[in-house]
Order: sequence, then C-alpha cells, then structure tokens
Amino acid sequence: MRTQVLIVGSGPSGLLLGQLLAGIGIDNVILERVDRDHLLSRVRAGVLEQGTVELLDEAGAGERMHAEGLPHDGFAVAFDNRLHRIDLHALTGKRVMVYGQTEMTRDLVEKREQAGLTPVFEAANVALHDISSNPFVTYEKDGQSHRIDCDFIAGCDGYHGVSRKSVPDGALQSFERVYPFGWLGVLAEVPPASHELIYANHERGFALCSMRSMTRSRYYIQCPIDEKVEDWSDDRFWDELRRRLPEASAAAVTTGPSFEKSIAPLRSFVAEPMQFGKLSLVGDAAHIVPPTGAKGLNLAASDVRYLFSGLREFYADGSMAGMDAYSGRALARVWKAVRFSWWMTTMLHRFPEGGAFGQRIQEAELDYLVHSRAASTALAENYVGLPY
Ligand code: FAS
Ligand code: PHB
Repeated sequence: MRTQVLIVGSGPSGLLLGQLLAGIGIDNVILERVDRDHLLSRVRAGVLEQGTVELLDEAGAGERMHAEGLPHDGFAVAFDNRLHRIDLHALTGKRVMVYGQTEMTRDLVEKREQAGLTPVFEAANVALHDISSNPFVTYEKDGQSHRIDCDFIAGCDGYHGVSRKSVPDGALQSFERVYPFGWLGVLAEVPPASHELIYANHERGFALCSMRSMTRSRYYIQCPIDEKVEDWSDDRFWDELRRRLPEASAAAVTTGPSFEKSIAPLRSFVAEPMQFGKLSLVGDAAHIVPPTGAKGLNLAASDVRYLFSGLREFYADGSMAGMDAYSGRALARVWKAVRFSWWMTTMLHRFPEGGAFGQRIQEAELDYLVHSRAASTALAENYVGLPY
C-alpha cells in the first residue's frame, strides 16, 4: 500500500493534520495504537486558543465546539484569600474557548469516519523505516503484518510514541525539567464554582477550578509526585480543594461523586530539531509543557498549522521550502510557550525547596502581576496564544 503522508497517532495532532490534508486532497493514513473507545475516553486539556478554534473550523470539525463550548473573556488568580481577575479580552481583544480535548478528539474522529477515512485503530508494533529518503512504515493488525510506503511521516504519537525514538542516536538534542509535584485531577457532574477558571496559589499548594460545561466541573490540586490516586477519596479531595481557595470561592464549590480521577506528572520537555529526513515530529512527540498555561494541546495545533502549510506547498508546487522551515518555525513558538508554562507553574505552585526567599519572590510576582497592566497584559497575550 502507498499513501502521501503517513500519520502515526490519532490524538489531536494526528487527527487535525489528517483532516486538513484530506480537505485539500492529500492522501493520508493514520495508524493508532489503542482502540477507538480508549482514545475517546482520555480526559486531558480544556482550554483552546483562538488559533486552535480556527484550525478546528478549517478542518470542518468545529460545529459542536461552537454549539457547546464556552467562550471565556478572562480568568481569576487567587491568593491571600482574594480573587484577582485577568481580563483577557480587555487586555488583548481576544478570548479562549473552554471545550474538552475529549470532545475535540471525538469531533475529529467522527468527521474522519464520515469521510470514510477511519484511523487504523489497534495498529500494533508500528515501526518507521528509511526515514531519511524513501520512508515506509510497518505494523501488525489482526495477526497480519502490513507495510505502507509514503512520501512523508508525521510523528503525532505523543511523548511515549515510537517516532521520536526512531530518530538515530545523536541526531536530536533534548531539554527537560521535571517538576517535584503532579496534578491530581477530578471530573464531576456538578456545576463549576465560578463561570470562569480560577488558578489558586496557596500555602498548601496550587489548585485550579475549571470546567467542561456549566454542569460538569474539572478540578485539580497540586500533589506530591509519588502520591497514589487510591489514597484520595472524593471527600478528601473536596476538603483539600476548598482549603486552597478563597472562602467565597470555596463556599461556591458544589461537591459530588467524581467519575474520573487521575494524577498527571508535570514536566517541560523539548526535542530539537523537530524533523529528521522525511519524519516530522508534531505535538507531544516533540515537546511537553506543564498544563498550568493550558498550552499542550494548543502547541500541538500550531505545529500542525506549520506542517500542513509545508506539505500543502510541497504538493502544490514541489517546493520543500515550507517543509525545511517547519522545525525552526515550530520551535520558535514552542519555546515561548515552554517559557510561559514554566513561568505560570513557578508562580503558582508551592516549591518547598525554594525556602523563605523563594516564597517572597513568588508573593512579589503575584502582587506585581495583579497591580500592573503591563504584567497582566504579558500574561494575557501568552494565555490567549502568541501570533503564529
Ligand atoms: P497525544 O498524546 O494526545 O496523542 C498521541 C496518540 O498517539 C495517542 O492516541 C497514542 O495512543 C498514539 N500512539 C502512541 N504511541 C503510538 C505508536 N507507537 N503507534 C501508534 N500510535 C501511537 N494539555 C493542556 O493544554 N491542558 C491540560 O490540562 C492537559 N492535561 C493533560 C493530562 C495528561 C494526563 C496528559 C498526558 C496530557 C495533558 N495535556 C494537557 C497535554 C495534552 O493535551 C497534549 O498536549 C495533547 O494530547 C497533545 O496531543 P498529541 O500531540 O496529539 O499527542
Ligand atoms: C482543564 O480544564 O483541564 C485545564 C484548564 C486550564 C489549564 C489546565 C487544564 O491550565
């Protein structure tokens, strides 16, 4: 079998790229390791930049997002028992869309299936070959071995995928910072504590009040990296969450049974370059950010935008200029988002090893942020998404 672009991974990166390519007649196949139910059961990001919204529209999969998503003009930063609103729209003229990655993935999968381009689910032992010149991919499914030859491979298979590992040793340089804590997150069918997100800095640790709709809430609290989710009953979670919020916000929390509870580790990671021969790395396959700045999914979307532009140019007039520029263009935006996510994380989380000096610096950072228009604008323009 042969295709023009072979996409490894059916997460947001792979699905967005596949849908955009199919939309202009560029043949592509998506290989996905897990089954459809597993893919659509994952709970991850919740905030879309305007650029991501526009890309989903361009991919023809934005209808339900506009019907059910929640446009947000701002969010609050909480500390010293007070809320301080960051008015994104007043400061930047832009807003963000609160719409779960789970829903976005479902919309893209259904669009692709309607076009008869169903991803190959449960593709096992995907292997990349000859990625420098005449690339092909092999995999197994239903006990059969398969080979697909292609012009390009898009490695959209996330941090633990096979694509980055297929680059020859020494050809990539990686940069990493692992944070000494994780996020314990819950989903519950209860109304959110506020109509906008609340990012809370508290001496007991960070907390985030988010949502998926006005009847479904998403909450997170900072927890030790070695914490076990089974040690956290719902009651224990709700009590700890409310202790980290301003009193008025805590009183507004509606508790109820969680139907998803998990702990995510936090790290910053970048692999350079994001391309080797005919293999391009996209999204989490190339970079990871702590979710504090709501950038992970949105960075995946900007990588897709750059790669799609390069592929469109190649198939239109044979020029490799856009493809050759992909890594540099993507990394320029990636590193700004990595910096912002690191900054938001260091400003809002507890770092005991930072000592009394570190605590005072954090308090000064927060005080400056909420009392300086320049500081709030800098946060706001990064949060809504820097220009492409
Ligand atoms: P993904 O990891 O989403 O998708 C990769 C796909 O490739 C997966 O479906 C995987 O099954 C498949 N795959 C892997 N190896 C393969 C192989 N060998 N062969 C075939 N397929 C393979 N971001 C935010 O902005 N906010 C958040 O709150 C947030 N929370 C997160 C929580 C968790 C637990 C995790 C892991 C990430 C979170 N993120 C968050 C980041 C997340 O949203 C990613 O940025 C986003 O999923 C990136 O999308 P992809 O690049 O498509 O990678
Ligand atoms: C979420 O709703 O899952 C979410 C929102 C904002 C973040 C991280 C996660 O910064």
